[in-house]
Amino acid sequence: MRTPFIAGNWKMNVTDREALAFVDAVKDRIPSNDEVESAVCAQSVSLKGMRGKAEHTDLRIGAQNMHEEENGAFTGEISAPALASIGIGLVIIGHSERREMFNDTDERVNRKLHAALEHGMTPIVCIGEKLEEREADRASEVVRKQLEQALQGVEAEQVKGCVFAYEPVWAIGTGKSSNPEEAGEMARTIRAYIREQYGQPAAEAVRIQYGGSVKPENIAEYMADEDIDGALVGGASIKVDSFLSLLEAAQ
Ligand code: G2H
Repeated sequence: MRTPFIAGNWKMNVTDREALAFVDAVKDRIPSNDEVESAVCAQSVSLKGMRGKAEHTDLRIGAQNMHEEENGAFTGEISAPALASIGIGLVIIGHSERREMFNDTDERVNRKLHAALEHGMTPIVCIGEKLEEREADRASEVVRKQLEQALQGVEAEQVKGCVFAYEPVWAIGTGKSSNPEEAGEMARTIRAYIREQYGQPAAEAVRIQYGGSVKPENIAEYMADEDIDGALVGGASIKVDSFLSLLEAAQ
């Protein structure tokens, strides 16, 4: 059985003071990891402080991105070793906003994934089709291609530890959510691809999140699908009560 995994993606929101206050407010109310795994991915300036406050709790703190190289002349970027040095073991890779605005090509996503795995980090690899691709009936094809490219050179044992977030681009931050049937179908497409390429044990182990305008009112509909193991949540993960309601609904 896969443990549900709910991760907040705060994007470029929440100041350091607010982030620390959030952890203080939720830390004694986080469900045990056996029931539901929970995480918040915040702006990098807050990660160390949040990590310190979340110590001895089951709340994981994650980064929203990192560079694929270990070090070097990459002004403004953050490396896997730097994240690991402050105890961050979770990172979102290839979010569609980064693919669209920051040149996270499929090839870079693959290199970032290797960097994360080499440093023992849990990657949340984001994939998903654009509206015109869905309308052209190409959603499965696009997602399979993204998976193929992201996973180049990754071993089946490593795949087992990956989390995949299916986020249809047209449902992100728009208030429009993919209906649970469509999202479930795409989760099955992802798991089938993992099964074909890496075998049944890997297919059973990987966790697949749905992301795109998830909120406390609709999360249960997604979680009811046996192939959806959790959610990557933006706007609705920022407020304490909303975040705790998401965790509650996922148990
Ligand atoms: C999709 C999601 C979080 P939101 O990007 O990754 O954001 O829930 O605000 O649509």
